[in-house]
Amino acid sequence: MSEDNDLDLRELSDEDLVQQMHDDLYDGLKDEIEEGVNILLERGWAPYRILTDALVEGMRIVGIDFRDGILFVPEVLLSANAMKAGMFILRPLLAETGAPKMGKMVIGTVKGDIHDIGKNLVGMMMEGAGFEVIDIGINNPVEKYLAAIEEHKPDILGMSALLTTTMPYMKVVIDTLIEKGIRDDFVVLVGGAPLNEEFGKAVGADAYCRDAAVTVEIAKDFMKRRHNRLGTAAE
Ligand code: B1M
Repeated sequence: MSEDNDLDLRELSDEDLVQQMHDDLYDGLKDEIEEGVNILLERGWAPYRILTDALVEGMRIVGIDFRDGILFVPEVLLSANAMKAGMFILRPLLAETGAPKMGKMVIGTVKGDIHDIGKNLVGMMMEGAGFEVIDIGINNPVEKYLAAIEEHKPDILGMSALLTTTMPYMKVVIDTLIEKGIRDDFVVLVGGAPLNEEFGKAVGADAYCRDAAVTVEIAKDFMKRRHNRLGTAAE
């Protein structure tokens, strides 16, 4: 039952429920988002569809009003918490594909940046595609990336940035990898709303990833090429 006790989410059609979830995300109503996700799962919705249609789309609407000064940080934080609660339910279901292990990815948001929803989503989708994901969190200075690379020896390094002021830090990380002679030991993928293809090239990443689904496709493609190359070298 919804918090105001007037609205029973179960009585809504799929379309109305998704619409209501956009509103509930906007209002930062965590319990209602959890309930909505569970109802859609019971109705046979695929986890990925719930993620994209109900949660990501709801967050897109929040983003517009945040930009336009209609919503402020405390409100958006509540929305983010509600979104995370929904993602928490979906995470094991997305990872449940039984796909063979594809490779290992270290991922983190760059220094100065605390946005983590997109990064978490990428991590979830990569896990679902069979990658082992080591998430080093938010606000990462280059030293944190280096330590994680040293410890986990990933096939892929992923970096996320949501602010125009923090995205240049990706170049700091990549330049440091070059200086240390380890840049080509793994693939570097970058993503985040303000980035684009051109920026990815300019900072020296292997690819810019528009969203989580694209990240999975690009990562798989790189792993395939890598295996082919190693296979050829071994012959
Ligand atoms: Co922030 N914020 N925020 N915020 N926030 C944006 C990014 C902003 C665009 C809002 C706006 O003005 N419209 C704006 C940036 C403007 C700019 O830089 N030009 C902004 C601002 C200004 C700020 C503050 C400065 C506000 C302030 O304090 N005055 C502040 C900065 C804090 C900091 O980081 N130092 C701030 C704070 C916050 C909150 C804490 C309130 C909260 C974050 C909570 C959290 O993440 N735990 C927040 C939120 C939620 C947003 C918006 C509304 C939503 C971001 C989000 O989660 N989107 C955002 C508006 C927007 O983006 N339209 C905004 C949903 C998510 C699924 O999408 O993150 O784009 P996204 O991820 C996608 C792709 O980009 C890609 O795949 C993901 C999934 O498909 N991707 C990757 C992302 N990372 C990847 C990494 C990869 C690959 C793909 O690696 C391989």
